[in-house]
Amino acid sequence: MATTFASAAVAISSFTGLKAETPKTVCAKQCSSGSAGAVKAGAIRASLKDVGVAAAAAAASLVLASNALAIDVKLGSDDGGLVFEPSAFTVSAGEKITFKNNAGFPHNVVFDEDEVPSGVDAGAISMPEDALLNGPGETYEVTLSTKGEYSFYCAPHQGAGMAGKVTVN
Ligand SMILES: [Cu+2]
Repeated sequence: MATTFASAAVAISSFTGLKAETPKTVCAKQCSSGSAGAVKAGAIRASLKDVGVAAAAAAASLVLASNALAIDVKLGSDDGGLVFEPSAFTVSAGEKITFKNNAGFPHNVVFDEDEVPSGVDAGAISMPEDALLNGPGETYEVTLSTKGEYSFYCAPHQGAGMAGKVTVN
């Protein structure tokens, strides 16, 4: 947890331009995933307005650190294709990448040890080759802190070309 916060904090500085909008969006997302799912976006906006500036700023930085810098990658396209979607993308160092079972599973996510930045342990950021995401919506999350290019693949579908590339800036 401490590591995630520290690396995310580094990335925040380049995203301060978004601070006016980000808290609402992310709060709506967070709230709707919990038991407060019935809360309307309008209500959230209104309550945010009522909170003091300092409190809102604190909430914003909390949200940014834990959630705002994130990308979702589908495992399997909506039409059942054995692909990562997107298959090539760019993230900031410390941004959370969530791979999520969509179609055609089981899948997994293995980083190619020959195609990660030097000094990065591919095994430490990969799922084990024989570990699989079997159920709908199952996820694998990884945060990359070293800048550079990484290649990854799905072990069960490597032969079918299920592979991707991520650039960490
Ligand atoms: Cu796969």
